[in-house]
Amino acid sequence: MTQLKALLFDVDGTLADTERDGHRPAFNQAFTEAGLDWHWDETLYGELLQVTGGKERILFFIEHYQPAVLKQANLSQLIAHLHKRKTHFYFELLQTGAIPLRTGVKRLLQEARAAGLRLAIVTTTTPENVTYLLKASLGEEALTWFECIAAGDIVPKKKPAPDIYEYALKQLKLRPDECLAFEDSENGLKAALGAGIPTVVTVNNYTAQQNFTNALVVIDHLGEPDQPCRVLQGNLGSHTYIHSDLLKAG
Ligand code: XBP
Ligand code: MG
Repeated sequence: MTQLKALLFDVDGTLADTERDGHRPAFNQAFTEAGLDWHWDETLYGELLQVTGGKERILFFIEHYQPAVLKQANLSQLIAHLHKRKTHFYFELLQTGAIPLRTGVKRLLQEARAAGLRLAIVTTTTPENVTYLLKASLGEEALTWFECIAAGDIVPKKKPAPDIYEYALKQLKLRPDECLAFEDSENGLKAALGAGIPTVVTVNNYTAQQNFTNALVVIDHLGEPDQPCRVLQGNLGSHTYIHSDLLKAG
């Protein structure tokens, strides 16, 4: 049996529920500041989430809901500007402590470190967003816990393409079967599986109905000793939460 060596974490939706009350209002603040009457409500944002990456998501929105804007000569500058401001507003929001880590995340990260497992971040989100979230929720020191932070435009093709996971594997010098990925979405699962990495899925409100065929296990959250997780697909045996001994035992 291959020995587990590293845990690879997605960020948005996996480490924290950042989408509905984090990125979404930040996008809306950027639109308002720019004098645009665009507003992404919770339902529309759920639809837009099929596109990973904020800049790509704005373009998708324009194509489908504001096609006249496509004719603007400075379209890519407009998108880049809105995205930059959105990243700023997202940072402001994180500073307020409004977006906590999901159940079990902090504990599992600490256990994994104590158990000698290596850690990495594999996400489509902008690198600063990762830094902000880790600092705001775990303190500055947490940035050193992750050997590799693979994020944003570091690869041209975002999830569901496997490229960002393949990039992380290369950085870590590990084989896919020596790693375990944690994802919250179908796009994320496809990316991790596309790179050959077994994957645990922790769903959230936006992703609960998605297709998670071939995930190792699908649960509502990682759980805590006194807060069992609900198994939605697969089997945890007699275990009631995800802990490093369980992961190391395979
Ligand atoms: C996350 C995303 C990101 C965030 C915003 O996908 O799609 O786009 O919504 O981040 P995943 P940026 O969790 O699968 O990585 O605006 O910085 O791109
Ligand atoms: Mg995600």
